Amino acid sequence: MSPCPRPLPGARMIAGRPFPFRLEPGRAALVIIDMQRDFIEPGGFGASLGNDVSHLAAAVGPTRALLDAWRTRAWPVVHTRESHTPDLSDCPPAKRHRGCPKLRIGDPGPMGRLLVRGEPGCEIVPALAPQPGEVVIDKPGKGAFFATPLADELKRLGATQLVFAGVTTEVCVQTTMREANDRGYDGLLVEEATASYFPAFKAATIEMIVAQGGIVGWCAPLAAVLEGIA
Ligand code: TIU
Repeated sequence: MSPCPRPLPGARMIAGRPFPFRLEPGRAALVIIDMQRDFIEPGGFGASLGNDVSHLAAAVGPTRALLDAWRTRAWPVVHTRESHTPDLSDCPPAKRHRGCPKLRIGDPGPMGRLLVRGEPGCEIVPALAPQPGEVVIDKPGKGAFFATPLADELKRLGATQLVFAGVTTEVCVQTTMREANDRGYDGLLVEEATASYFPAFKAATIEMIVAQGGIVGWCAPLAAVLEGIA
């Protein structure tokens, strides 16, 4: 029986679940989901929903390690921001009025209007700030393919594999990974580089991704990714 996955000249094998991930240098974009102050810092959108935002800080350092590794190799990097236009015309009322938050999307908070483009809270945290040449996708939904040019940008970059980091694991990260899976991308989630307000949901998401022979994709620890590409 042939090994699974088959070796490919030049590819880097990453020890992941449910199988080794065969990373093709230059074709694997690092996709960092929504590492914004609005989710990670007190006083933002995440906190307005009643969440303990301290759970997310742990993902910043590991995501920075991935970002450094990708930048060193000049491999493609994509950052996303969950965000809305100032007139909120791209924010469905169903999203804005869901639940009983302390503040709603567009309301003024300590970091400016929640989830509104151009406001301080909407920006990516300084440690992960995009550099010139990196793609930044503003997305009105949880998934990064919905109502955005992400697919066109990935085509332009020649990316057929996506390595995921970001927050939150079971909301925007998982939604985007599932969207990517249906569009034919191989997706790998880096475990320490993602976080949830609910640690149990993060753990469950990882299991959902790798179950059934990788029904959504692959997961791997940061060390396995860094070793595999070294
Ligand atoms: N609430 C929550 O867990 N997440 C979001 O609203 N957006 C993202 O996951 N980025």
